Amino acid sequence: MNNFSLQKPLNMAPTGIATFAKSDLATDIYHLDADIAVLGAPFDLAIQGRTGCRLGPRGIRLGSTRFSYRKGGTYDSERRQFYMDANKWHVVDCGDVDYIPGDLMSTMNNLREAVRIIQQQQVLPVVLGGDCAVDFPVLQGLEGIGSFDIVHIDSHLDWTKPLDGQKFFNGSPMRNAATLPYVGRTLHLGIRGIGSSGPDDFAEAEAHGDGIYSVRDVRRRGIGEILKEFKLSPQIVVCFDIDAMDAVYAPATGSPMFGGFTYDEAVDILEAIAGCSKLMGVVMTEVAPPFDDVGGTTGYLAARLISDLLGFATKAQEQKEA
Ligand SMILES: [Mn+2]
Repeated sequence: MNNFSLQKPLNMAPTGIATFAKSDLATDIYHLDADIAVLGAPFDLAIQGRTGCRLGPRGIRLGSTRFSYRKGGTYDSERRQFYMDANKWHVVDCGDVDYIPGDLMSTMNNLREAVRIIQQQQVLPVVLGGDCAVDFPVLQGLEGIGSFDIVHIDSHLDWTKPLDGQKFFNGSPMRNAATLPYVGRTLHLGIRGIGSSGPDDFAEAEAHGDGIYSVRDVRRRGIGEILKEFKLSPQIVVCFDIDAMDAVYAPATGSPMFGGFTYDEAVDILEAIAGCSKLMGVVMTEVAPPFDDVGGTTGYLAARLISDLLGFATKAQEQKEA
């Protein structure tokens, strides 16, 4: 949609409706003309601590309007490549999934079905959370892609046992994911600090075949060596909790954690995994704009990391097809 102008609209960053990276707004999720579809999941109904990430999609979209996908692509001078050429890759923003106040399961069902509708059109879903609990319905909605591994980038293992019978809160999505027959193993990166998962949770995840690496592990060994050790399946889904990043980079989240990844380290991880396996879905969680700095740094960072990942994944696809 163009802004009103008596001349050719320039569509500068602060203008227009704040879709992700100023992409086209898709008003009919059942009939997408796209390769990649962004979808907001503005829920924090299942969070244990401080809330605010229901505003995550707003914060990420606002940050994302600083860039856009142009015809011809965007030039990366470090890699000497053009990325995300709008002639080759059509990104749309489908808006948000509705939530029902106080009704976690109906809300999660809305999200699961929205992702299923996108995936069935062979469009790559990119979901903006929301708290980590949104990972599980997204993974359910991706059933149609067949088997895949998860790359879970987070400071927490998210393998906590049910709390008073509630299985679907934000501490447990990876434990729940392991029960899905089409989910293979999970590569956890960035796990650190004093978290909610105990030794038996770690043991269960390892028994399931998961690989668990802290930030220091990745720093010491390098992501390349880790990917040689933990061989990812041909298809992957990336579940990125922004608290994997150092609290200095990502203060606006429910549980900010020190000792996290720097931006460059995260980019190296995203580039490496996108080179190994085909990206089939992305979820970015736990961005809580009410706690952000005045510059909206955390929302901007989340937008940038998503865009970097999409750039690496589409480049890998272009090189495979060339
Ligand atoms: Mn986390």
